[in-house]
Amino acid sequence: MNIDIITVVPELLDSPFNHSIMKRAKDKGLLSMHTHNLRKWAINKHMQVDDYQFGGGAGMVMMPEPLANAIDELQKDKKYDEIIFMTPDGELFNQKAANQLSLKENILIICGHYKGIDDRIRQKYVTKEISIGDYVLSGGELAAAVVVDAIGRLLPGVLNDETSALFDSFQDNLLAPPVYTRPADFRGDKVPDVLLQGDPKKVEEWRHEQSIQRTKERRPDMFEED
Ligand code: 6GU
Repeated sequence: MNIDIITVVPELLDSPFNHSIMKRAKDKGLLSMHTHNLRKWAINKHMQVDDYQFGGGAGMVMMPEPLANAIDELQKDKKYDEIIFMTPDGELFNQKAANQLSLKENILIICGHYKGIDDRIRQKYVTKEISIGDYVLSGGELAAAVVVDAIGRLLPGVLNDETSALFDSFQDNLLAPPVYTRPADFRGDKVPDVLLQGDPKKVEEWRHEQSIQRTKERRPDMFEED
């Protein structure tokens, strides 16, 4: 899968993908990621990409021209399955959305800053608008990093047996069960017996019960979802 990201702060996206699982995905050639500095398509020598909003009001708006030129140029090389705009008024991101996006070949992500982007770009180019939660971030970059991480780890071959996504929280609409490692007795607190007895069927049953109990306690709303 290939992901292109348009941003005015490409530095914000350097670190998240150069470690751990995301780094492995890139090294294995399963995920390629390119950040594009929007200022490359700035309209003047002042590197301007934003302007005051018509009608007045605080906050700058990202101008349509640099964004359209950036998208047009990137589209010459690739046909994007989705052009995503990261925005707090987008559709709430969840595991189902991550699963769906992980099946795409080419994705373009636009990170907004300031008050957002000129609405004509949203109308003309954007195919999907994503929010990662009901709070406001100062830009779309960290949200984009969250989305790319959630997608990237689902790509076939990225995770091994040890890190398999099959048993993640949310993957079956349940939260994950508690986990334990050595020592079996930590300062008097003991690991549940069933995990030490070596009966895989019992372990599976116990984990499933724990998942249900946790979900009931912490996220009763998840039982009402599809
Ligand atoms: Cl995608 N962008 C911004 N700026 N804030 C957010 C968000 C996105 N999702 C939640 N808050």
